[in-house]
Amino acid sequence: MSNSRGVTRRQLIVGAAPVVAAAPFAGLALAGGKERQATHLGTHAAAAGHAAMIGEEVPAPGGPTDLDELTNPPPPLPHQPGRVREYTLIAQDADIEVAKGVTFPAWTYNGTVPGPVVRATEDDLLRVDFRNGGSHPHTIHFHGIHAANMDGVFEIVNPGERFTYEFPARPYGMHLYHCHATPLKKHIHKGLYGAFIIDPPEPRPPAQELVMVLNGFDTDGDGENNFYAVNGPAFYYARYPISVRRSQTVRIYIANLTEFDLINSFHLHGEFFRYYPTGSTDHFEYTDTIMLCQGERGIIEIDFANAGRFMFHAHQSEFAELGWMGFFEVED
Ligand SMILES: [Cu+2]
Repeated sequence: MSNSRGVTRRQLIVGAAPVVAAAPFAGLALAGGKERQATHLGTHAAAAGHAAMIGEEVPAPGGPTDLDELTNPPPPLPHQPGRVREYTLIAQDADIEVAKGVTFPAWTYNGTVPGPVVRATEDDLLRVDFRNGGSHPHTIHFHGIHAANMDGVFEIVNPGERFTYEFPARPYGMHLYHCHATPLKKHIHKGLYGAFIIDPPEPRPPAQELVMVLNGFDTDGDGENNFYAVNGPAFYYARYPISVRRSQTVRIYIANLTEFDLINSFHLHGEFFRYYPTGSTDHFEYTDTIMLCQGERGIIEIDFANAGRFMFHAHQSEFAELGWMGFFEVED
């Protein structure tokens, strides 16, 4: 890679290695060129230290409630075949802050990356009014079972146009939606994706429910991610740990939408969990680490035996050091 294009991701990680929280500053400095990057890393590496991984010191963007809508899904509704569930998704270009001071020119559904959580119960009729308010042709491709003309592949929606997707929600499980316009790699990486939950006819047992969409951002345009995250901003749940209760099951609807990298993962400290791949059967694995390729998703159920602060992160250490890590605060 030439000097004119700045440092490679590899160099960035090597530079950030002594201090996890230095990574965002490395990203910040990319815009300013190689020399400034070295200055930033040196300064912050010396000043921050490992204590910077927790609390106010973490250089994550946003406030404590900014991700509430993406993290906490709407409640499930009882089984009622034929009920209509309506959503409006609007494609919009938007600059979003993916790490403290680092802006990414995203393509979004409704202004956020990931887009809003779409939820239905099996046998609901899902009706999604899609409007393209962006600068490029887009679609919505829903994973699941539906008619060919509802697949979001051939019915390209140009800027200023709209399209209504309508199909019965099935099968139950954790699914996803994303743009399927070409080049697909670009339309996904730019941020057009989200979680799509279909609840089973027999309700799942009560739990504290969370959504985690794993993603990444290439902020210097070299085809490699500079930041990794859950639901958008790097290091967010390190700065704002997720409060859960020891007495209640924690259920996480998780999907991997990371572009460029072949796999992503989720690892939990101090506890094991049940993992239901795709969430569409009763089959589960009991583990503390799962691996996900792009489009792979499932449901995690955790019963914490101990109170306290527990880390969760990608077990690609590199991803964790570039933003994909956080904490559960388990309270009695
Ligand atoms: Cu698109």
